Amino acid sequence: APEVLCLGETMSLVAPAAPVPLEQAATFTLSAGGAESNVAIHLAALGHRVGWVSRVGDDPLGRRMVAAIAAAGVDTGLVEVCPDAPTGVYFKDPGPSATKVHYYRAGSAASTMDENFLGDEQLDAPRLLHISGITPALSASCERLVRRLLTRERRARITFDVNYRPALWPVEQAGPLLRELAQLADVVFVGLDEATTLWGVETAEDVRKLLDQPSAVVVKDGADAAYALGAETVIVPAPKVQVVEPVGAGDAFAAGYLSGVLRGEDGVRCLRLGHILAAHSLLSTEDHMALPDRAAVAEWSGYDDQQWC
Ligand code: KDG
Repeated sequence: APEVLCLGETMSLVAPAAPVPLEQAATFTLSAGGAESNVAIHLAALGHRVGWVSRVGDDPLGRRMVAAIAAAGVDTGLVEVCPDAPTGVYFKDPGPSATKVHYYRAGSAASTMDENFLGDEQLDAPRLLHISGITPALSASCERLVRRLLTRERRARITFDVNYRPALWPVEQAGPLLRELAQLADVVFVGLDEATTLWGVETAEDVRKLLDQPSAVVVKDGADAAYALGAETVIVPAPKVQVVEPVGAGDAFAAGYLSGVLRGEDGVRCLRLGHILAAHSLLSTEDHMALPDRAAVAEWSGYDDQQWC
């Protein structure tokens, strides 16, 4: 059985091959895009046994996504094929200041997941079950699934990346629901800017006060630092990197941190691993890629202890 099971929608990601706006791009790449499968792929690259599960359509894009994720070393054995809904698609639209995303995922195969998705024995096999706040935004049935995962008697610990996606739902709806769901998880990841948008809080300590149940709340303060707030508070500054594209950095951070948790590392090393993976992802337009080269990491991270993998 995998140590970690990541659950959530993966779409076909269409991205201009060169960083030009969608309206002008002539050539495109097609890859697997999904926050939770990105986490799974990073964890596999770090040497963990990891599975990813969702529903895909009975279509070439669905088969292609599953094959790509499996080729990255992720167990896809639990993925379900939905006969009557398509695999979702999203496009990246590079702009002068930021990359936008355009979703074509309403009614997708993944959005048909419901509270009966996966049995208790499958959910309890891994040590960690990783989910995100994207899933409850997909449909009412997906919201019921996430609620069941978080409220059932469980053995696996649940790690929850808040992952607010404004294109999916308004803050008035997402704010209260994501707070309620995050409160039920064991480990929560959230960006400080995201927490400000959703809940109006200003500091990492405010987030911790708002979410007082999880054993750890990991707050990422952009390019500055990350905090792990649990029994004690740990702060680790982020390495300084020249950002090429931010999409996927949060997933990389979560994977690095979770790799530390799986290896029984302390809070400082978990956060460092998160930063290293995130910084590596910021340096690239890919949502996920091979591991950073050790020498390069030593050069730009400035962390004294390089025994991170
Ligand atoms: O974190 C990157 C994800 O946002 C991207 O892969 C697509 O899962 C995705 C989403 O729903 O935004």
